[in-house]
Amino acid sequence: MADTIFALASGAGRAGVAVVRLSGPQAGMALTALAGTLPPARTAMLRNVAHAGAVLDQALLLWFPAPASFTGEDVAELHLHGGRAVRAAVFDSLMALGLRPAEPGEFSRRAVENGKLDLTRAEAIADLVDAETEAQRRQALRQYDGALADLYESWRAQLIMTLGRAEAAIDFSDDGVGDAEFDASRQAAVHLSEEIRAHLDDAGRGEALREGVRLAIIGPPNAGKSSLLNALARRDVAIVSDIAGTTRDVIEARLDLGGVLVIAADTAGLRASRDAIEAEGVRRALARAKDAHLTLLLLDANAAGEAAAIPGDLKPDLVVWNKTDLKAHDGISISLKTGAGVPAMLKLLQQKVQQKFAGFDPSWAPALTRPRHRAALVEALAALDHAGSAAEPELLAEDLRLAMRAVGRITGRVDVEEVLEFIFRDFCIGK
Ligand SMILES: Nc1nc2c(ncn2[C@@H]2O[C@H](COP(=O)(O)OP(=O)(O)OP(=O)(O)O)[C@@H](O)[C@H]2O)c(=O)[nH]1
Ligand SMILES: [Mg+2]
Repeated sequence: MADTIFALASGAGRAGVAVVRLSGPQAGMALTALAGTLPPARTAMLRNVAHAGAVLDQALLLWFPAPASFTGEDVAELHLHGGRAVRAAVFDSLMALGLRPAEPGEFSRRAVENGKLDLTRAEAIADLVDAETEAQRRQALRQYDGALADLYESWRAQLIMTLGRAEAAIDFSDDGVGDAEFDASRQAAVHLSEEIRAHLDDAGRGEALREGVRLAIIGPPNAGKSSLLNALARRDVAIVSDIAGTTRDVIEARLDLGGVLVIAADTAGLRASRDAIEAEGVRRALARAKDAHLTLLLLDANAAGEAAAIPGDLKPDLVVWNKTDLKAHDGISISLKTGAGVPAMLKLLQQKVQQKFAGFDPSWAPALTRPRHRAALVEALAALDHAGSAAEPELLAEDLRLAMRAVGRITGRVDVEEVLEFIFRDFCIGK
């Protein structure tokens, strides 16, 4: 890792300021070459940036000597004027000085490798950058603050202690002390497995908040499903027509519902069709409903008989009657034509989303946010369940080691190289 990298840390395109970050052993040399001098550590300094006799820009410079920097290496920042030509000229100079452009996520990766960040915090940086809604931002910030790292590290610490007791049981297997330690460590394994199970059994709350709550809009043809999606998205996403069977593909729109990212899907109207394309649309609609966190069944108040044709195993979270401008109906009733009842329905939908997914209450336990964490915890749980009924202290110790390894992988305490590639390939450049 002896090479020095650079990247644009701010957004691409024209802007007031562009931040270029350098990291590695040559960062100080490069900054001195461009600006004539190194600023005092962590103090901003205004300087001309020049290379090969030409002034490129006037910039604010920052210098973070190792190890007190984001990556743990020597880091420099140039706050340039955010124009394309300025950036291009500075990038060319940096390459001429022997630095190379960073790979996606390479700064965070170096921070992890130098012990500046654990993996859950590095993932939280990516989530913060990608956060579109308030709930995503809060959850990511909480994770960046170490809420998940603390939880998983505390489990690992408990496992280490329990393993210690299991090993004592092996050492003192000939007397009563051994039996007592064996029982105690088995009990501790059962206790911890209960805690992990409760954490896993959260209906995917944290993952749904991070990736978006999936809402499926289903119903008979012509009920107004596409009209509803357009009303939710406040733009013309889906084709609306009075021809039954207009929508065939699943059409998605991303919405911010009370601070939660919701991915709403409009689907083909449910009916038995001889048209092969429409039948495929219906199959996709049903699959989407099954895969959704929430389903909204939209029915036409003016054709109430159609409700009977909806498959009975579809258990909608919300049943909404549309076209009540034509005919009134009991229950949640709206008219997408006049807009009547739509705000109240939206409020109900928002409440449903909040109830199920929005972990806004800071006293709540932090929620699992990624399938990667889930997979590791499922593995740890299997080992602990096995440990709870171990017949020999040696077998118990082996299960505890497996569980420790699985939990340690989440924060990057073990097998870090194995997971680095996988995690950082989704990062954008400059992080
Ligand atoms: N009168 C009245 N017409 C409506 C209302 N909402 C939608 N429509 C009309 O009903 C027709 C069907 O609307 P769509 O939104 O295309 O219905 P859909 O459920 O997506 O239909 P498919 O894609 O065919 O399954 C269109 O002509 C809409 O303008 C409403 O509240 N009142
Ligand atoms: Mg439609």
